[in-house]
Amino acid sequence: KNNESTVIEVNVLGDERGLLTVIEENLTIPFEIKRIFYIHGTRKDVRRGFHGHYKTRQALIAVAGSCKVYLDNLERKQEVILDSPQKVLLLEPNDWHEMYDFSPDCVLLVLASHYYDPEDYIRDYELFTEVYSSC
Ligand code: T46
Repeated sequence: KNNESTVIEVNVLGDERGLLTVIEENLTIPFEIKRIFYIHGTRKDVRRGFHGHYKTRQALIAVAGSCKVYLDNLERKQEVILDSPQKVLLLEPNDWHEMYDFSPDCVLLVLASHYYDPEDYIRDYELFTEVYSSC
């Protein structure tokens, strides 16, 4: 298991017209992208997430604004600040995660390896520790 979360710094391409950032499945990020969603208009005092997954891998990018992500894979507990469209945070299924401190303009883009399935969520922390402490 990794002790550090994986934050990839992607290249920003730019010219006099402005900036362009590319993410390619299986190249920039290590999975096929089945689903894309984005979290925006989040109130300042909101903390969301509070789960791990069984299968889903995800990549989180604050394409505008900033937010923080608390991560816990039972071996490390860590806070990651997403404050640049260049930073891509890779979340493994065994990363319990919570997102908070959203700036008013934050747009958190999420690329996911699986279609939405409520059964893929582990929302109970005790169960999360049981599922992943044996790995
Ligand atoms: C995650 C973090 C980073 C759907 O119907 N389809 C979807 O694809 C998603 C992502 C959500 N929903 C529904 C389920 C809930 O009724 O949208 C509502 C809000 O979802 P949730 O409460 O799960 O949101 P977060 O911010 O706690 O978690 C989301 C993702 O669900 C989750 O996979 O890892 O963002």
